Amino acid sequence: MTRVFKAEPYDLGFDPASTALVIIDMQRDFLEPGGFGSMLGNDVSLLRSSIAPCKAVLDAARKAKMLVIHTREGHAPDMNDCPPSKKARGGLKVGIGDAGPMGRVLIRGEKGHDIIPELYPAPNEPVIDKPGKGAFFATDLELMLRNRGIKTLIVCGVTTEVCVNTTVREANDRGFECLVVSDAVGSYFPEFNRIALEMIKAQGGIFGWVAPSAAVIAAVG
Ligand code: C5J
Repeated sequence: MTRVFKAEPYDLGFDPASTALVIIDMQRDFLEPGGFGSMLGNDVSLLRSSIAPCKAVLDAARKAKMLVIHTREGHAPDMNDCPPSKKARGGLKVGIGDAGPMGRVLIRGEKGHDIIPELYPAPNEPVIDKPGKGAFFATDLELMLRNRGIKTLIVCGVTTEVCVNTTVREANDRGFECLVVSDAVGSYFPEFNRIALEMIKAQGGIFGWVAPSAAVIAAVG
């Protein structure tokens, strides 16, 4: 059954059976004080406006029985999957792997690495642990999507210009059609948020489509 997202730069047809919601890195480490985002010197409160729209889209996707996938950026406790260049970047006093107020920063199994309670995955929803910014790099995401016949991705999460944009570009190159939910993504830099969304839909949707959560929920309904 084909439905339509009212989106920019033009409407996008989709079939709920071949569409997945991908929620990028809604982790304490990015959204709560004391995590990786804070350690980088950011005001993490700027990301919180994305939570309610993201939850509304998540509820709609669950109701429509669509595939929902969550991602988490982070590293194994032995940090074998963390490039030394990533660990060194920024010269942080407390950086990746170091002890912080929410446990070791950006390390799997630590409190800060987990997804915020508001958007916690249901037991049947896959969680992709990724060592990089893009969700396709060094993960099973592509295999998982292809095995389920997924063609269209609804993308929410943080941050718009880093992990959301990187993932959308990776997905686009692999032939997936991505719709980014404009109010369900967030950045520590409002200007980057705006421009990152512009970049996705520019040039006839060079990386994908953009629509607000209300339009996405109305179409998924
Ligand atoms: C960052 C992310 N910003 N999830 N990660 O380092 O966007």
